[in-house]
Amino acid sequence: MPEGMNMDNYNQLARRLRDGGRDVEAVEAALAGLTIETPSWGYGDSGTRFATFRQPGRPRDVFERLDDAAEVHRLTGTAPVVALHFPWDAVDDLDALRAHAERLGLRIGAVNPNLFQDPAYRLGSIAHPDEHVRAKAVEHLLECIEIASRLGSGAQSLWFADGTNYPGQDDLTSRRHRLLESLREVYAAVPESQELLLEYKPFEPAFYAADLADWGSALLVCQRLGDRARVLIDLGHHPQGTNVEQIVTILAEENRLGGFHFNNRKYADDDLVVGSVNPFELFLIFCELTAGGRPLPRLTVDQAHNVEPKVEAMVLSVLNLQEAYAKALLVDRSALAEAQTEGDVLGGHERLLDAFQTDVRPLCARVRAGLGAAEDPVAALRASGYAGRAAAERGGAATVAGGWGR
Ligand code: RM4
Ligand code: MN
Ligand code: MN
Repeated sequence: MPEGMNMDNYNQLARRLRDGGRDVEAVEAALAGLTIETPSWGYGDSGTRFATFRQPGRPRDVFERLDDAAEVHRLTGTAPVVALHFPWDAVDDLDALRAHAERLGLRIGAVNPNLFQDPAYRLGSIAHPDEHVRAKAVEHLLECIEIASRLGSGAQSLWFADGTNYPGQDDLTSRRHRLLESLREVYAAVPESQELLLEYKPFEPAFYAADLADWGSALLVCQRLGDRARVLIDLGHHPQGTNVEQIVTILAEENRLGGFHFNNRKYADDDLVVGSVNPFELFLIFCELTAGGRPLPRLTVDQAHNVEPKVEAMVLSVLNLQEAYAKALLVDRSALAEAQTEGDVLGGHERLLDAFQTDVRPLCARVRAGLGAAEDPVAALRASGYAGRAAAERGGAATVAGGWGR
């Protein structure tokens, strides 16, 4: 077990936190209630456009992807919800899929339609110049609403590859009109029990003008659609240097923060393990998410594991989320407010650093133990032989040419 996780360390930490006026029980209770949604596609094959390295033991279908998600939940105690992607997760019998999830103690999270792989979508989907292609795209979105209802899911999570690669390729105004018209038709069919999440992305696969390039564009569309349309922030979908935590605040204030796609990046949409490159940014995001006692929005992981073992990568992501949340809960909010009121520039900054630099691993381990999960999930996973059993049952490795979702 890493040094940070033993019980002596917990007792020392709890004493120190109490001495500093922190309500340790309240922090532990909030942490125990954290719910992370993991993505079915993060367990299956994914790669880069260069190659997809098939890992031994990779799940062969959505049922096995749910099995892997259940293992992540068993170890972390915090991941009882799974986001699905259609048609990647398509099955003949949706009731059987729902029953399988329930047997595993899981719920189905957001349903993610796929409008970027069919050859018809070469020039876009809901903003495509050809009305027949737009109709096909809308039909898929309506089908996903139906699927979500059957699976007990509360959200449609929409991301569009739509956009143009060259100036003059298509008319920007017309594209916006088509996008709005298609989404109005979709929103009208979304039942009260579901919300519509709109994810933005500045580029890729469209390299000149993505139709929903930023949070402002997504927000404006949501405001046109209705109250249950909200913006989804993917941490890999901003230009370098963007202050994501400030976007969190603005959207939350407008009641338009639908949720997150957590991952981490160094350069672009790298889809690396949450908190692996920039844990401070993750902490600051949680500081804004928890400001003023706001309820947390939907918190989903969106990762593509190319070279790392997928279940372990997901476990590590959930652990990093638990730690970021725990640290945000430890911020001394009244001391922070006092420093801010007094104009004590670095005093406020130091209050954040106090929390960020606290080693919360013993506290998280204790909360996991209370949930019946593992104190040290990565070590428990490695010791369990889960990966070896999956490899024996599901088969071996191979490399295929590039491409996603195979
Ligand atoms: C996109 C975006 C979406 C995801 C696809 C596969 O970059 O992050 O959320 O569904 O990738
Ligand atoms: Mn995403
Ligand atoms: Mn992405």
